Amino acid sequence: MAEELSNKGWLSKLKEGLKRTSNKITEGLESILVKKKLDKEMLEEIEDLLLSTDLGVPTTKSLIHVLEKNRFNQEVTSEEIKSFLAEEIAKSLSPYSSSLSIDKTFCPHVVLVVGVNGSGKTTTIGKLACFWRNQGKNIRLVAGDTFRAAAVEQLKVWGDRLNIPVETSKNGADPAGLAHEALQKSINAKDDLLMIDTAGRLHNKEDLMAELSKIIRVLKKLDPEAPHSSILVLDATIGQNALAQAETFKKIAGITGLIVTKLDGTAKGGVLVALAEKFQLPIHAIGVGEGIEDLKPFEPQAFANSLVDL
Ligand SMILES: Nc1nc2c(ncn2[C@@H]2O[C@H](COP(=O)(O)OP(=O)(O)O)[C@@H](O)[C@H]2O)c(=O)[nH]1
Ligand SMILES: [Mg+2]
Repeated sequence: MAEELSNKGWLSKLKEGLKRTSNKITEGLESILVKKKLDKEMLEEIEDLLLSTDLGVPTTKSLIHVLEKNRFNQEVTSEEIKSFLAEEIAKSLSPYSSSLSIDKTFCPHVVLVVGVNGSGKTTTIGKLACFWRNQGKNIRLVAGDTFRAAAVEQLKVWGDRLNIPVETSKNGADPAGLAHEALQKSINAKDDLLMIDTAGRLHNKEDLMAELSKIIRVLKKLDPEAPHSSILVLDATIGQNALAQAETFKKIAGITGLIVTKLDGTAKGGVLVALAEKFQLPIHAIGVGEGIEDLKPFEPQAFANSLVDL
């Protein structure tokens, strides 16, 4: 999806989206680097600054360690520190850049989308559907968050806008039954892609776990390999809490990849780096706004540069 998701000006939009985090780093570094030679105190201040963007302890420690090894007692400018950080962060993220592509051997490729309420699942499904629709794919959506009428409506709006069928059921109906029916329809219609929206009531983990595993079980009755992708959508504004959510959903749904949203609304953009390193899962795309064009490819170097405003 990397090049395909790109659209004109996406780099500047990415930079703009990450402004809150990058401004924090820029302003922080400028105030730290008034003295020129990199000393212990400055290293500690840079460490605190990086932690405040939610890069997390392991990533921050290793960045500080490499910085100390290479530049200690040398004169440095904030631009040099930024280049150094961007380079190191891009290096550590490079294994996790992986576009989400539709596998033609599956008919349809089934994508289960999970995450807590409000993380951006439905919006992200709309954005992905738009993108693939423009590639000429036959898509079907499933409004699997059957308990929230507004959630069903929201998906229908996307479907109508994009002229894509949306499978729905009565309020409160069993989402697994709906998913099963939708997959059967999708197989019959020879769709390329079936995207299943789900509920994210994390306050009752047992119920959610039972619901998601039932959806997965009934899909497998029709296609033993389904779902072919299980994408966890995480809201970057919650910072380090995203790590705990990822841990929970990994257990519940066997996640195959991540999409991190709302990077435009937070100074905690570093959490993406912490997530990638901790879970070693591909990051398929990032959300930098509410609009349909605001799902961007995840490219480590571009991301790292934008994070430190280079
Ligand atoms: N700023 C911003 N808002 C987003 C992004 N992704 C989703 N949203 C907003 O977050 C809110 C919740 O999104 P929704 O898709 O309904 O979440 P869901 O409950 O997981 O399905 C909506 O108001 C979206 O417009 C993003 O990347 N940036
Ligand atoms: Mg939703």
